[in-house]
Amino acid sequence: METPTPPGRTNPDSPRSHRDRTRRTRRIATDVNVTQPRTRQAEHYKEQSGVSRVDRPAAHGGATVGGVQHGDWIMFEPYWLGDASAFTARVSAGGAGGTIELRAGAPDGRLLGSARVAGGGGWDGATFTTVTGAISRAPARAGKICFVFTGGSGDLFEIDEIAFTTPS
Ligand SMILES: [Ca+2]
Repeated sequence: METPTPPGRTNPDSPRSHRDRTRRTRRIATDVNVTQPRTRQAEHYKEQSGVSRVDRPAAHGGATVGGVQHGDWIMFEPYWLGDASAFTARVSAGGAGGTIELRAGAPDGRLLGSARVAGGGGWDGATFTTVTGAISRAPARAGKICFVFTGGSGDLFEIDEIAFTTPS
């Protein structure tokens, strides 16, 4: 024999509470379902400006992002930085060197961190080093992230791979 819900008490199966539960579940699932390896090949960008893919047998994935000059950039999307505290870039610094800036949303978006690349390594295509930049003020939501390259004149460096440091 069924017991009717007493007046004044909230029925957990009412349409309203069901809808709230559904909305909450969907929002959490959206964040979790963003697929993003912690390590990313630089040449697997979604969009770019000014750079080119360079075949390098010694590079991870067999290629780098080269032809990098001041103001060039690569973009990845979607990307959720979450609790990442730093990024690292595997670079070949045969040129002038410069800086890798991580920016949110657009090439001129909010600066989240930067890493300095020393120059003068020689363009042998086989010598790589890793540079690190701390991340702060990362966006709470997934979106575009851009790596913007700055420096002097001429080719600056090549980028092989990018990775993010997270606590977990
Ligand atoms: Ca690579």
